[in-house]
Amino acid sequence: MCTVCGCSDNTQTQIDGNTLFRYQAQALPIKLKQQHHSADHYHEHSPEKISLEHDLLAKNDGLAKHNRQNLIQRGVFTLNLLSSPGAGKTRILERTIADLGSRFCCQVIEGDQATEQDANRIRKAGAAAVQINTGNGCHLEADMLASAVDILKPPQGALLFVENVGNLVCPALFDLGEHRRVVILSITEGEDKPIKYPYIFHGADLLLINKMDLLPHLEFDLDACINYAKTVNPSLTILCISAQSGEGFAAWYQWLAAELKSLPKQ
Ligand SMILES: Nc1nc2c(ncn2[C@@H]2O[C@H](COP(=O)(O)OP(=O)(O)OP(=O)(O)O)[C@@H](O)[C@H]2O)c(=O)[nH]1
Ligand SMILES: [Zn+2]
Ligand SMILES: [Zn+2]
Repeated sequence: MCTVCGCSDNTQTQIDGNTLFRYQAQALPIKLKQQHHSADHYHEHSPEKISLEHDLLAKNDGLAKHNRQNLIQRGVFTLNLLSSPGAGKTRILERTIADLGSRFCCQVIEGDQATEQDANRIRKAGAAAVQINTGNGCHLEADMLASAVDILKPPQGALLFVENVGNLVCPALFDLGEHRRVVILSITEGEDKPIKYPYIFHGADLLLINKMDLLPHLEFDLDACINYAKTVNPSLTILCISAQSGEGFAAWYQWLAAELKSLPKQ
């Protein structure tokens, strides 16, 4: 996890090519008590390095809460898109912008370790985009979202999509202050991902199963995938789509419209 692998400690984050100066988490010593119970044996181990992880996540959660309120006040519906690399996040956004761009102001915050390629694809599709490069980091954090919103300045009524760094593990831990979480799983990844990486599916509002056009060519068990996803998150909404053919996109837009309507008004 991030605070162990060190990726949250990075000072390499760039936003539209400029270094982003970030808060530094302060490690507060918290004692972790590990109790060994047996008839003749009891002791505690302390302190442990879990302190930094706890502190970093708590700081992020505070900033995320602030982001969420700020975005509601501004009337900006914000969605966090999560998936493994290459599941089709940018392709889905390109098609969504092409279809919805005349009805909504769509804007995108792009997260990748390196390059501006995705932001350029989004701009070409017709929407404003800010690229965040996380360097050795493997996920976005709430302060990065706040900085990107300051640059984008989304207007009232905008749809703000955040494409997180491609990774099914760490992004699950970091609330950005989004209003809805969307996980994308492409059928080339295999049907077992929801039970192998349960946290990201557990925390999602919507699962988009993408690349359905490839189904005739793959041994992908769609029913098993849906069952696995429902096992880790019984309230998850699941839609099957193809960003290539457009299959299922009408249902995706209906879901977006319904969720937008259900947001608290400021
Ligand atoms: N056949 C097929 N290919 C797709 C579909 N969606 C995306 N792709 C292709 O999959 C590849 C990866 O798509 P991207 O949109 O770049 O994926 P991503 O999730 O944004 O990738 P990262 O930003 O690197 O994490 C591209 O070659 C897309 O054209 C789909 O529905 N069907
Ligand atoms: Zn990590
Ligand atoms: Zn992408």
